[in-house]
Amino acid sequence: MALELYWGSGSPFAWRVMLMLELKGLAYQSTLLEFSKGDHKAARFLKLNPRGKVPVLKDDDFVLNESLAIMAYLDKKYAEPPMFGTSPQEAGLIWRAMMETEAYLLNFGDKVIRPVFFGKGLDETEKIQEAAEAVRQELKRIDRELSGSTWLVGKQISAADISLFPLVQTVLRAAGKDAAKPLKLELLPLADSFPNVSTWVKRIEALPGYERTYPPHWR
Ligand SMILES: N[C@@H](CCC(=O)N[C@@H](CS)C(=O)NCC(=O)O)C(=O)O
Repeated sequence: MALELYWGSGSPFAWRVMLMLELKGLAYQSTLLEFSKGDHKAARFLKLNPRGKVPVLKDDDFVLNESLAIMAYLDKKYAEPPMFGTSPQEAGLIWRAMMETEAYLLNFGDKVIRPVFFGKGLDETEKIQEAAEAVRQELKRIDRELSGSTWLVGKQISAADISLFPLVQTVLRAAGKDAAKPLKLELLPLADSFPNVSTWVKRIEALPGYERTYPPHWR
């Protein structure tokens, strides 16, 4: 039975899993849920994930939600290429990078992305700008880490890169929206303020299979 991925266009969490599947060269059945139609709250999907959130991976009768958990599952089941490091030190550094992404960039980024994409709280300019400043600090730190190195940890792409990349892309997409212009988020152009992050983004965009992971409604 094929792997089956339930995902939504533009979900950074689903994007992580799609990148993982592509990098491991795994074929999978794709089930795109339409948020606007409430597919993710339909009884059939709630049976797979009672939280009604994507991504969900189904592998025969094994069902798993939470993007990082799915990435770990796929890496354990399909070992090549290794995405969670090849030494205890690399594994530790990869997990640290992933947890920092969850704790900081995701947290601050969400406070910028949501008002811009959905309009709610868009008038709370000060709050959004504070969050944007925190995002800039995180990107600066990541930019320093990427100076002189191709990937975040070790010599090959890892779960650290894959879990961060879709969030960076989502923040940048929000920053480029008309609704974001009056907010002066100072995140774009990326290459000016965060040149190493910009090169790293381009490197991931050039990976084989990347195009298949790109959110269809962003085209
Ligand atoms: N921590 C979860 C987050 C999943 C998540 O928030 N997914 C969003 C899409 S970006 C979703 O399905 N939201 C629908 C909803 O909450 O109603 C993960 O890493 O998989």
